[in-house]
Amino acid sequence: MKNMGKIKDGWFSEVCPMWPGIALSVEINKVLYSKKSQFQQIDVYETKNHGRMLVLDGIIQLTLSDEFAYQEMMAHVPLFAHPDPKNIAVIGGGDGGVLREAGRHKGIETIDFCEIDPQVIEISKKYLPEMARGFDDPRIKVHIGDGNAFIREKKEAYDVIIVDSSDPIGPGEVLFKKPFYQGLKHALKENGVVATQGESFFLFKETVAHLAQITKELFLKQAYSCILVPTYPGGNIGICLASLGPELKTPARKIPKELQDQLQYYCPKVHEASFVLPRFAQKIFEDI
Ligand code: SPD
Repeated sequence: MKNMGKIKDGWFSEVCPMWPGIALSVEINKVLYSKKSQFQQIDVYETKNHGRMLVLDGIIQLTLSDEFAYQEMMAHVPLFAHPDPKNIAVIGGGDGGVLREAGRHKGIETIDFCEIDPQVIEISKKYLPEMARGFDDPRIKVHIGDGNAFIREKKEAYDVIIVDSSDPIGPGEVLFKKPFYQGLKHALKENGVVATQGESFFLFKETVAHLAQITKELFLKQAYSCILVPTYPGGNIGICLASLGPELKTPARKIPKELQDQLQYYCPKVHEASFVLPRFAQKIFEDI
C-alpha cells in the first residue's frame, strides 16, 4: 500500500484518504528505523515532544506520550466487562501494548496472541521496549499469521478477544468485515466478550455504523466506547464491543487497588463514561 506519511521541514504529517482534508503533524528529531516489511512500511521516529512514535504505512500507531490511553482502554474495558476472564486472545498490536495491559490481570491463565507481521514485533522489541515488555509474560503464546485465519480455527476457546487492528486499509482491512466477526463469535466461550478497534465517530461514521450493524446482528449486546488520544486523527478513537451475555457499559467486578495504581487512564468511572456519547454519535446507533 502507498505510504501516506510525509516529512517536510522536520515535521511528519499523516495524510490519509480515509480522513481527507486533515493532516496530523508531529515534529520529529530523528528517524530511528525505516524499512518495508513483507506487509507494510514500518517507521519509528524520535519525536521532539512526544517520545518515540511507531508509524505503519504512514499512519501513526502510537506515540509514547499518549499510548497508555488506547492500550489501557482496549484491554481493561473488555476484561472488566467480563466477570472472570481466564482464556483470552489478542489479535494484532505487534507493539505489545495491549498485551502489557492484559497481563496486569492476574486471573488470566492463557493469552493467545496473533500478529501478521513479525517485523512489527521485532522492531517494537528493539525501539519500543516500554510497549514490548508485554511479550515477557509467560502466559502468552505468540502465533505469527493472519488473524482472520487464526480465529476461524477456534471454537468456544476464549472468554475475551481483543482485536488491536490498524485502519481498514492495508493488512487490517479483513478485520472490519462480517466473516471475521462471525469467526470471533464462534471463537468465544459462553458469556464471551469481544473488543475491536472501532475508529472515530467524528471521522469514520460509516465504519462505526458498519461495525455496529454487524455486531448487532451477531451478538446479544453491543456498545461503543470512546477513547481520547491526541495523536490519532480527530483526537479520539473508539472500541467496538460486543458480548454473548455480559453487560458492557459497567465493569462486572471491582478493580484491585494494586492494578488501579498502575494505570493512567482507565478507572471504573471512565469505563462507564466512555459509553456516553454526544447526540450525533448516539444517532449512528439508533439508526441501524
Ligand atoms: N488510526 C490508527 C489506529 C491505530 C490502532 N492500532 C494501534 C496499535 C497500538 N497498539
